[in-house]
Amino acid sequence: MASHSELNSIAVEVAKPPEAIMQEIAEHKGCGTSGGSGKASCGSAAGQGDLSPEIWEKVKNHPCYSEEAHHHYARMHVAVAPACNIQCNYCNRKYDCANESRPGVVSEKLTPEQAAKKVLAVASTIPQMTVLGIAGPGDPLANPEKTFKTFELISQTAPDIKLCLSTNGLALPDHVETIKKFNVDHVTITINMVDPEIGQHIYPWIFWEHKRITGIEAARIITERQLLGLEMLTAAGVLCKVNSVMIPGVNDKHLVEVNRAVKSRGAFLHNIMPLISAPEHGTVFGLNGQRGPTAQELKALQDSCEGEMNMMRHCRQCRADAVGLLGEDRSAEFTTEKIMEMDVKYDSASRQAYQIKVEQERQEKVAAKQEELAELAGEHSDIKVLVAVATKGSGRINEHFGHAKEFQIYELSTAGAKFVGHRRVDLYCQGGFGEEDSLDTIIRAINDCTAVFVAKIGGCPKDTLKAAGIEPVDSYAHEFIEQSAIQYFKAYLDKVKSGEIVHVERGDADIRQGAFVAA
Ligand code: CLF
Ligand code: SF4
Repeated sequence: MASHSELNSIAVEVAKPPEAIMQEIAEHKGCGTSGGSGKASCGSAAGQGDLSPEIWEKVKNHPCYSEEAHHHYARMHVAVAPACNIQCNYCNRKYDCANESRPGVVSEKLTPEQAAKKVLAVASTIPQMTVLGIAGPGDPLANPEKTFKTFELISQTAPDIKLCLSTNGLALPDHVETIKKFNVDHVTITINMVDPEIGQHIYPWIFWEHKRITGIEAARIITERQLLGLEMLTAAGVLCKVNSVMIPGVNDKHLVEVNRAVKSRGAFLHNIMPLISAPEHGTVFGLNGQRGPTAQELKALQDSCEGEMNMMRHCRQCRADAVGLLGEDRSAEFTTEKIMEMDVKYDSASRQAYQIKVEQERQEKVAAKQEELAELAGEHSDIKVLVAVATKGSGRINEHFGHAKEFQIYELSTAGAKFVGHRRVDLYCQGGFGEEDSLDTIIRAINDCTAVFVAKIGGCPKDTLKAAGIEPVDSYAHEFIEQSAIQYFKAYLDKVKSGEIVHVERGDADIRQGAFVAA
């Protein structure tokens, strides 16, 4: 690793003294730790008053850096970076970059010019699209010309869009200046280990200084480059997120050490993601039977790191060409063929007007939650329950049970309602008919939940859910999620106290490898 004197000699335009930035980050109290208590949380419910104005400005409408923002704002990726400079055992080059995406081929690779046109088309159609990310399908910094050309074009034509980048970090130290030059304010580095002994089981080779390097030496170089890149970026005032893939038996226990290492170097947010591994992906891990973590294992690790720093729990492991809110995929609406036919008019004033309305609704939601939380003040109970929520965005319970492709999971306690993850499920409603097999898998996926909040639900699934001990709740249809959840929890506690119901600790959800991606 380069020494600090080498680091200091690298000419980086520093927006603020690094100590000031580190102090701001250190003062930020950790996401999700406070539930609805109104304290700071970025992966959870970041509040304007919790962060310095400079950091707030960067995260307030970034759906990955703020859990609260992800209900309201969308991101898009453009697949301009096909090549990669390393091999990860969880990646097959036919598939998206697992740093930022789930397996599945990108529909089409784009030139920077095509990408720029696509961004304008999406921005005109989806005014709440605020972030452009480049996340593959290879490594953006193994394709620097295409990556930075794309950023240059976007910053000229749509300067209100935030620029974001995800990298394996090998080439990162060479590009920090350029990242600053193009005002890329958010960078994600995938760091799976800080110990080359462990790294050799994740990275079979890297391509470095015109040579292929294997084994422990490859792992040593990549960890040094990743940590150096992280230090340089934070010193330059770029907000950094670290992604780590949790691989049971390989790096799961070690990720606590990774968490400490990246926190001490100024990372703003840590996103521990489950390994996605199945033989059909053709990856080394998929073929050798390496399993991914269960939802419970993932949550336990995230919980154990939470005291250390902000943890992201709402990642959807997006494709490298994803478009839309996290959890929805609108990429099929924006194929190159369709974009070429579109009459694109980029109107930043109407985008801004739309986003002002989004902000108003968001503030209403925060106020409603605070009001509800006040009702919980003075309650003392160790009871915690999970609830599953069907939503299609805006922080409201606005999805029918049968149309839900995922359920958001909230943990309710006297501290409030805390987002702890999501569960992907098969659609129950298949062309007007309820699919019984899907219902079974949905119930298994949310079996640790006491209730499921939906906008609407039919009689048949309602009865089956009740029989499984999960209460279907449609009385909060179209209301704000957190406000409703806190209200529900208060009523639940009252019923327990009065003896009307007995609180039962629910068992684990049956999240089987490959069936559901994240907790
Ligand atoms: Fe894309 Fe990544 Fe930027 Fe977000 S995704 S480059 S930081 S704009 Fe977000 Fe997707 Fe998770 Fe990535 S949910 S995979 S964390
Ligand atoms: Fe695949 Fe991304 Fe790893 Fe490269 S860095 S091997 S594209 S997962």
